[in-house]
Amino acid sequence: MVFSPVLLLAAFFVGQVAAHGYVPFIRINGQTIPGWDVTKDPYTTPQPLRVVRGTKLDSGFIDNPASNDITCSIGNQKLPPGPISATVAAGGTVEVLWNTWPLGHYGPVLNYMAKCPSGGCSSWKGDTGSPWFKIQQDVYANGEWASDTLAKSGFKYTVKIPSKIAPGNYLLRHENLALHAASSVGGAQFYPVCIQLTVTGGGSLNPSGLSFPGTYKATDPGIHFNPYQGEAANKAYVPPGGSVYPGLN
Ligand SMILES: [Cu+2]
Repeated sequence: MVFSPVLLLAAFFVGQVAAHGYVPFIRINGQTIPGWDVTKDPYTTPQPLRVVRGTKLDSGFIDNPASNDITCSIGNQKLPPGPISATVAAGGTVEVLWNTWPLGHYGPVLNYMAKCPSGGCSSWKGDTGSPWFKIQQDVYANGEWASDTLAKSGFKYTVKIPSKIAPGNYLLRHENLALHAASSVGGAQFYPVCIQLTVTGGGSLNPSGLSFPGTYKATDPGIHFNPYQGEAANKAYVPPGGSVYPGLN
């Protein structure tokens, strides 16, 4: 059977948009809070105030870890429309509710935080300096990549906010890293989402040290990786961004 290149290309782009997920809701203490709905929020006037940073008008991926989009997704240069954040207690949880996630977009789920400067999160892009620290990661367990576990869990992922960090305003950078095409350099797909949080309680820890962009390199072993080598290789996979910051809990 002969396929028209034009039709194939069209199908490719439709698949790209349809297949990827975004985060229209989060949940804290049983309360559901609107995130950023790429199908509605950009088209609503006035633009709604959301705790999840707005992204470009689709749910596409970032393929260049040196891009400024790597901080908080495509369109990070456009700051969110309002100074709102969700309140969560240190030691509490934020449930990230993706609308969907495709099985077979193999990869880890990585979670970072950064404390916003005294002016708050809404006027801060988080793309300079080294304000980020890793708080939680899930990689490969029970024969399954964390991305597939997320997809099979109703597209829900639960982030625990560290109990010992100082109270204040933070960005939570939650990320799916899809490796299904990552056996080629530049083939990894990054899907970060930034959530504006006000953390209450906690301790006196003020971790930092990572940069977005900066920490990830296209040639990192956790970014240039073939996920089809089998169980042993997948179990040995080391995600980018290093270990979880010590002593957070
Ligand atoms: Cu995809």
